[in-house]
Amino acid sequence: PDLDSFIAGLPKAELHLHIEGSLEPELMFALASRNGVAIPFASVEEVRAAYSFTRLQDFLDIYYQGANVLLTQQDFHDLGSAYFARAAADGVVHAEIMFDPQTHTARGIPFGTVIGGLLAAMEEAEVRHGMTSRLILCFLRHLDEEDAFRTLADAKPWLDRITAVGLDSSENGHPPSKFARVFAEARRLGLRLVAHAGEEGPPAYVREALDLLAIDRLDHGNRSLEDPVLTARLAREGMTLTVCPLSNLKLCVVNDMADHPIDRMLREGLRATINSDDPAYFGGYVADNYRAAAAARDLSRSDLATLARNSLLGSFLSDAEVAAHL
Ligand code: ES4
Ligand code: ZN
Repeated sequence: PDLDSFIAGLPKAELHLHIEGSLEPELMFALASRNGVAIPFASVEEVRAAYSFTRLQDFLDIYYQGANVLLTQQDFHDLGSAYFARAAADGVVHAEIMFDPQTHTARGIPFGTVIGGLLAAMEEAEVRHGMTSRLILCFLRHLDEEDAFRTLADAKPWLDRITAVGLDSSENGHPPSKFARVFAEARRLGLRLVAHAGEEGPPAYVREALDLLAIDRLDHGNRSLEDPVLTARLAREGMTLTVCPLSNLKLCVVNDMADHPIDRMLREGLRATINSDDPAYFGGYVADNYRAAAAARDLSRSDLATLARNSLLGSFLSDAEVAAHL
């Protein structure tokens, strides 16, 4: 088959996807109109033109603004449905989706409205697309520890439907150590742990995520490569890295896709995976990310199969569930 069909045909898991980052401008306009929410854009084209970033914070400012159109359980359901349909077309058989409850509870949207809509979309995806999914509750690291603890308390009635907690938003100045106690409590509650680290932050933040948070999976992790000892440790420990090539390009984590370290990660023995992060903002879904990385770094079909296999191995599915996909 041609390369596009080969990529779409690889059974794969998506492990790094912010559901609020899958809000396409068309749906943003539809929800703004349905909910009577004003947005500072006149057209879909104007929205897309605003998606030009030089660093993580540029993106976050516009991403949190976009989320203001999400008000009702149906809105979160529609957001999830659109993502799952798009992911299914890319050969995603399992998705572990992150959501940012604090973005919504801070606007007075109840936690149950957010998670209720997402869970409805997840059940529907299993029926419509045969796709399984899990939820990762992310804490916004620019907010304080107390706010994170309050969010974990909000989640208590839903803990059996949440697989993991994560840590996202502005990395520099908000090291993993700030959330060591919240993560310890989440682990005590039986949740798995992931954290964004080494996207803009230094290798020391990756070490903190390992040593102080005891993460099960590392989101991004790019800057780990600056430290050979850390790189060797991640390889030795079989840590999964959820790498997001188009995100890295749009947020200037790499200056050119030709400089992307995805193949170097594989060569160093890291369990790297390819993911879309915030596909509506960064210009592509998961297959677009595989294609962009493959073209820029001349990845072989064997490399692409390894990346897809890594995504299933790095998922929070049981060994039996993973085996059924491989
Ligand atoms: C994010 Cl790319 C990225 N980094 C940190 N936090 C985020 N939230 C949504 N996308
Ligand atoms: Zn992310």
